[in-house]
Amino acid sequence: MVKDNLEWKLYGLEIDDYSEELGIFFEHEGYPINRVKPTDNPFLFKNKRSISKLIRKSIDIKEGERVLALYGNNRLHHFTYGLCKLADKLNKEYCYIHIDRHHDWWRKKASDLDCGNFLEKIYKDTNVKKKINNLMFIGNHYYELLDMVPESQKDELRSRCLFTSHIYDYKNKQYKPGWLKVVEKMLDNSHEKVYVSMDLDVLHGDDFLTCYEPGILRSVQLMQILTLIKEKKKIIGADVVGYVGRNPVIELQIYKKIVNTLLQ
Ligand SMILES: [Mn+2]
Repeated sequence: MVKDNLEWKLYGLEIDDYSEELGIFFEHEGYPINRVKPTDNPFLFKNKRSISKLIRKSIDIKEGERVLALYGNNRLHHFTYGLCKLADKLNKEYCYIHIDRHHDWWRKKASDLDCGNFLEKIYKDTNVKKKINNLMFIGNHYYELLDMVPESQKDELRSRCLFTSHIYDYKNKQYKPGWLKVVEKMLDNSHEKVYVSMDLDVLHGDDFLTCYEPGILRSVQLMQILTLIKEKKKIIGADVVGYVGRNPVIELQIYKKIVNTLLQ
């Protein structure tokens, strides 16, 4: 167990209607959620600077604290770049854990930040410090991720990825035993501080539906991963995206389980 005495601050970053729904839900459930609505049009914020500035003015964090930010649909996942820049203020170095069906590292030449390309910026411009061993990918479906780094770094990056094919045996239609051990090993080889970003399209369609096609992880398995991270590492911040209200009864309970697992 890692000694972990940072105080969580729960934020509802209400940059779309769905995140407002989440904020209202958690407030009604009695959670100490800081609901902020920094903009009516998140798509006006297109680059690293404007997004970082928006996050900085919306979220207040001091020494000894960490933020869990809940925001809306996963087309906005690039706001996580701003959340990492905020985490940079208090943490010289950390490992970024991307739990997502997509690696979000596409279109390397695009200058604007969007939900498909922000991973490169997190890798290069935050206190992840361009170190492959400060990255972890869980539940990603696309091996093309490995093409995003030079040949010499591919093996290292591969050792830090739990692809869908590592979790699920598509041929025999069953989950592979021992997949959680792989996560454990990756954590053992990671920086003691971690930032965790979750795009809930990583979850199986029976559990959660987002703007994009669903993944393979069951919600119970996601909680196992979070519990393991909590046991082994010092979490310095986290965020969750994906909610578009497709099945609120089940999906809001999953959000609640994530929040409880992290905050307890
Ligand atoms: Mn994503």
